[in-house]
Amino acid sequence: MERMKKTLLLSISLLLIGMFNHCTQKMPIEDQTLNLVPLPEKVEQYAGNFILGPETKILYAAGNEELQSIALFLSELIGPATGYALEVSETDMGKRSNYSITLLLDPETIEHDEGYSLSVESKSVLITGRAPAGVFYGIQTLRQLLPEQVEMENTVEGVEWIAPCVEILDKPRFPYRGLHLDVGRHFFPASFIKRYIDLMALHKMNYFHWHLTEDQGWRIEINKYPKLTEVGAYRDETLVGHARQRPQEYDGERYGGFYTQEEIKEVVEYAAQHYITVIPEIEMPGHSQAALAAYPELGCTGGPYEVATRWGVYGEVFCAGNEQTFEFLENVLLEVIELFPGQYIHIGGDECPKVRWEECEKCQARIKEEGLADEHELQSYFIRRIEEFLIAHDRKLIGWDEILEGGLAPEATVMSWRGTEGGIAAAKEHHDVIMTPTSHCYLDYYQGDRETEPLAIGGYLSLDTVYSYEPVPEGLTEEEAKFILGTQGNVWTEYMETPEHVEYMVYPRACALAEIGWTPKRNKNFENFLDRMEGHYKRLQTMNVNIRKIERNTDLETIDE
Ligand code: TNX
Repeated sequence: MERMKKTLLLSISLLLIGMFNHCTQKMPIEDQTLNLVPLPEKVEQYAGNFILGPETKILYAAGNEELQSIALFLSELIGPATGYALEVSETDMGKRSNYSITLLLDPETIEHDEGYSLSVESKSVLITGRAPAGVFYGIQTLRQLLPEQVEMENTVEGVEWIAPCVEILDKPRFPYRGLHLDVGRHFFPASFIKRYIDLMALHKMNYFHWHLTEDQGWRIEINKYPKLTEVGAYRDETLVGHARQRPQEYDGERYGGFYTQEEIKEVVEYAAQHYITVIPEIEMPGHSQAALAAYPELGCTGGPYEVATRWGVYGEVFCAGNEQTFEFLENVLLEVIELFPGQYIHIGGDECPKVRWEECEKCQARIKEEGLADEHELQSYFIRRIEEFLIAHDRKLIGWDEILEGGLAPEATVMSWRGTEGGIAAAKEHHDVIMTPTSHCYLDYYQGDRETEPLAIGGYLSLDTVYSYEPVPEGLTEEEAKFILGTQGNVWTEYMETPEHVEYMVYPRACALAEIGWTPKRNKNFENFLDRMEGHYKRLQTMNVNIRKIERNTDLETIDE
């Protein structure tokens, strides 16, 4: 009897849903026209559309300020192009209502912290997350369902603002979905960094790795050491053409710039509003010549040093035998920790030539005192000491895979760039790993024929090669594979002078990386990705992104460096 009652109730509800919801007819896959990037875990499209109009309301669960901010984000996103000032208000109904986009939290139905469900019916839209981050991602998906003109900065007439009826259930494959930017070789203003963040958010990426110090420029204001930016942020001139070209030519023009602490705070806050954590990188012991130009007493020879003017690896590095070096770096890190609330601090650690250390009395004395075997162990000592400091301040250290040499610092996270071996070794030692191998993640490499592409560092990394990347390497046990947190695209800017050129190198390849980080492995399909990219390409163009054209057949031979 009880059972019959239940079945009857169910049938009645289904009938009612059918009467009021016009989105019941599932569309066959081949008729689906969604251009979602990254592809969600589960998508079902139905016949029919939701029409967004000036009377549409954005409702959010009463009392939840974070959802309120997300609702305002949506209203501001839609505002300029549609000309609508959508009303944003609270709802305590805990369910969807007609002519509204409702944002709710429900930890019962959504299991993943960044997961969400998005239900578009003809009269209403409902986005549910376990936490606000998921709701934010649901909004990015909804945005991609709307016509690409919604991205216009000015009001567009004659567009029907419709979103197709869908039921989407989604969550990311990896917790770390990163994009990096080197602002040392070339400097990009804070306004561009915000745009970089906007585009990351559109692709559901969640970590921005800000490479702030280099041989060629120190870019972050540090109050205790003003010369870092007075001296270290400017170089006398810059190499013209490729570093391998002979004879070398220089432009003779002073070049530089830096971010004030106020600008940094603004960027960090802006990123947080987009559910993106900023990871600052302060390079040590190598790639530090700009810092040494400002404070020469921190180098083994005492200088003088100049802010570097050409690309490559420099032999002048922080002296590891001098206590002043550690005092300096700890003071710098204290200000960095204040500015960046995220748990990670990246300390570089890559490409540190040991020639100076081999000849330096202080470094040799340190090796003896500490009972170290050689200069590699001295580098390991350096990183461990910095890690202890960071841990004492409740932060986690990330370093490039060279930090494995001479022994890993106890809790370090490794960014594997020189292939995957470093990542595999670290995961086997139960250290967290972020995969960024040059073979698949270096967005500074050529993406087409060198004859027609703008000058780049070298290498060749086509869109399909990026797309083919599988971040979990073979040979790890299931337990070890859990230490692979995700992947990241690296954008080294030796040969990128302008924001437009950065965008050209990053898009569309970052779209492929975003999908690797987000979409379940079983759903990945390059042809299908290219189909979706056709519509997505138009969206990025509408946003004035200087996206490189997409080629269906990239059958260039791999050109090795
Ligand atoms: C290696 S990746 C570097 C960078 C260069 C890049 C060029 C890494 C940790 N170090 O300093 O800019 O190659 O592709």
